[in-house]
Amino acid sequence: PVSLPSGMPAGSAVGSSAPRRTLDRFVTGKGRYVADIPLPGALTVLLLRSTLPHAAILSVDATAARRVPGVVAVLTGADLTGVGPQPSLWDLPGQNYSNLKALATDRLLYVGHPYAVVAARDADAAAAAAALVVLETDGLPVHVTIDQAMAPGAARLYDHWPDNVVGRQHWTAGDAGAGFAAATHRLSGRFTTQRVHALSLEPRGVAAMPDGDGVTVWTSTQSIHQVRAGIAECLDLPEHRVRVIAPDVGGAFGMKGCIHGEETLLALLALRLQRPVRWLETRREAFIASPHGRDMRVDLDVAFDADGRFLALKADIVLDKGADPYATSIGTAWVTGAVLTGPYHVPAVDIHSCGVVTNKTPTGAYRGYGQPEANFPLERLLDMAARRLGLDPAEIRRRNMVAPDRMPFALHSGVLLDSGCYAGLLEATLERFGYVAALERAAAGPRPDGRVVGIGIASYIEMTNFGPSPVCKLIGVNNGGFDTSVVRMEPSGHVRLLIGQTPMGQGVETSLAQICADRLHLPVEDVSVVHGDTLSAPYTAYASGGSRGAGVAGMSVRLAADRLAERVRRWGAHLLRVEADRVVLTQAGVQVEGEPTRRLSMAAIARAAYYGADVPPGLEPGLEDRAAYDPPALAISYGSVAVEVSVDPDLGKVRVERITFGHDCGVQINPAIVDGQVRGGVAQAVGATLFEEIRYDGAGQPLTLSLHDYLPPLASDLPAIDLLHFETPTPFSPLGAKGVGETGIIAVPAAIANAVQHALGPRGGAMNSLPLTPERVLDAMPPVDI
Ligand code: MCN
Ligand code: SMO
Repeated sequence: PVSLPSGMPAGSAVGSSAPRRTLDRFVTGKGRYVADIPLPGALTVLLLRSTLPHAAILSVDATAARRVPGVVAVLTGADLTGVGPQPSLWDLPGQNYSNLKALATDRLLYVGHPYAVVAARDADAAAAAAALVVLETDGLPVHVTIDQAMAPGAARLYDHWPDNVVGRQHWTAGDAGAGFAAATHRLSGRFTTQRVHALSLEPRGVAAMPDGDGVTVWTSTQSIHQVRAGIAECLDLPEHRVRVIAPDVGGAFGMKGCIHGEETLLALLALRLQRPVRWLETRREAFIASPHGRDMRVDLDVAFDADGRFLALKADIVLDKGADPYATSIGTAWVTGAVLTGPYHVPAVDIHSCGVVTNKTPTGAYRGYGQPEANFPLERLLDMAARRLGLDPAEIRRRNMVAPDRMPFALHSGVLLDSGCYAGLLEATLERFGYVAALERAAAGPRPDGRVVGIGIASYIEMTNFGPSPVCKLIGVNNGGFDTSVVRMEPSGHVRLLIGQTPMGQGVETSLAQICADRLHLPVEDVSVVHGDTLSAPYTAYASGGSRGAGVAGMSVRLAADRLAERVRRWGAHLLRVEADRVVLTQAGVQVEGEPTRRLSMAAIARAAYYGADVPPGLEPGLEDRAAYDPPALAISYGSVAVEVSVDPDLGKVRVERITFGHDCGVQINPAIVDGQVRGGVAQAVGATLFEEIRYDGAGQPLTLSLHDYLPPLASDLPAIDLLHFETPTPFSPLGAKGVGETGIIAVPAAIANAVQHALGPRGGAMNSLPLTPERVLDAMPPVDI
């Protein structure tokens, strides 16, 4: 089942593990983040955030605060007249908008909701002023849970909405009613994936400086163009007067994918005060101020025939959106519903998705974007079904997987399964894991140390190469799905590749340089990559996100480089005085085909192209090309995971002993980066399966405000991860690359939960809520027979 890309010259950069360009700088502490931008005289900005989960603002009095020495400005919601609401990226039919501005004006909707901002000479003055801002409020009913918010007659968070529902989506396919009527087996369950925090090493941060008649903003973002468009819209400025720069970004994971209120506020302050300003989110602040991830509940109801084949599936998906639909609306719940059937053929579905507002920090994009939330319920339910039917968990999956000869295979949502060998990779993963022997060992009972062993598997699909503008429309995203790149060969023969993508740690600049170098027959060192500044970066309608850097931006790089290669060839032919079709690019130069001695280096051609007087007919001086690429379809990566866990029966503590991870992301541009992406994703997934959870008390107060309460995985919590790669190119692009940025995080929670369930045995309570904390596991332990 492994098909290798064709037409790739030996020794090419694509497919080789070129060293990550940023690695040296990052690991030696030489990264340059928003905090490091030299801005002499920059004012320190501090946001005042609500400590109440829901209250009407009666007044905000900043008179005393403004008099504190060193304080330059204190703005409250009332000072934002003329400033527009924060824009929404998602725009589904019938959705409700909060129209919230960057500061609260009439209501505080969650603990963390900003209602005033101080700009001062230093942090002490800012803190002194913050303490003197007087806020008068009147408490309002608090909804902590989606059930409270959805209860009939529940108080509304927004007076202009009919209820607390952000928006809905409904899909049907086939005849679900008939499927259930014909079912031999019917299983159902309620599954929840908890609220998590992206926990980027670098929290968010924004700096801004007046710049002529406009403003320059430095921000830790995945999406410089989106941020620029958003600031321009909110401040009613023409876009060209706003410049947005992403310096090094210390992790983003979706959380930095959309515009945030602080970006608008800092631009506003710089313009109003005509002074540079800087806000750096503290770690504590990040836990309430930066959008959380996940927080989804899925009620699943599935009909199987006597052989364990799917007949129909019904689902009711509810996303806890927190207090503000903000940029992403019900996007994650949309994706959960759109890919809920995973790699399987389900003939009939009836799926409802919705998002509900509660008085908590908004939820938004987090690596996986609705896909772990979809995978967990289905893969847990498949294990339950396997047990009911007396089938091996691998067998029930095998029977239902979409076969390669049925692809491209359209899901109920219109998403196309493009290519791959789902069952073949499952088999290969199990083989590598030693599945049969592992099951036998587990069946032999607890280990000598008393720990109980369990084996679990899960399979997944990953929606990647986000784009096709029609899919963006379908899914409710306003923007197109294309990406643009510019390739410029300089007079020295060195290439500067300008990309619209914003690297955030995933190494996309390295892989894109590899693609560019190959098309121009250059060593990869001869390509420098320019990114992260709206002044120079080509426009990308969307962003870095949706695992599209390799597949979508990569194709725009390839197309632009091909155009430049043709230009270089024609220049070379002219200078060599031969017909253009006799000249080929090779080894950092051009030569007459079959005559290696008649050649010119890139440098010689480039010098002539920029400085020479002898311009070939039909060409113009200089060597530069651009290309935009809008993919014809999504690309679906996929894979299977097998894990072995052991459970301490006294403490309920789960240890993941080992993981075998088989995946297919099509043609790998840079195998070492792909490896790192999968491993990093797995690490995050282990955290979100066993430890991590943003919690609130019954009154709506957050309980997780530091790394004492919020537990990311430590290196010692992670097992050896054995990776297995298939390479099935997507048929929808000549590059053949599918995305891998979110691969690692999708199926690991279900695989671990299945393994823990296996360890606890049929009498154990259901492992259907994440995370699998010791408390949950102990509660689920089978009763002790005395
Ligand atoms: N790659 C490759 N060959 C492929 C696919 C990918 O060599 N067939 C490489 C790419 O060139 C890139 C990396 O693997 O260097 C991920 O590529 P891709 O899957 O295209 O994803 P993006 O570049 O669009 O990155 C975004 C993705 C997302 S959506 C999140 S969320 C996420 C992730 O990447 N956030 C990350 N990985 C992250 N990794 C780090 N370190 N930090 C984040 O914030
Ligand atoms: S959550 Mo990733 O930025 O699509």
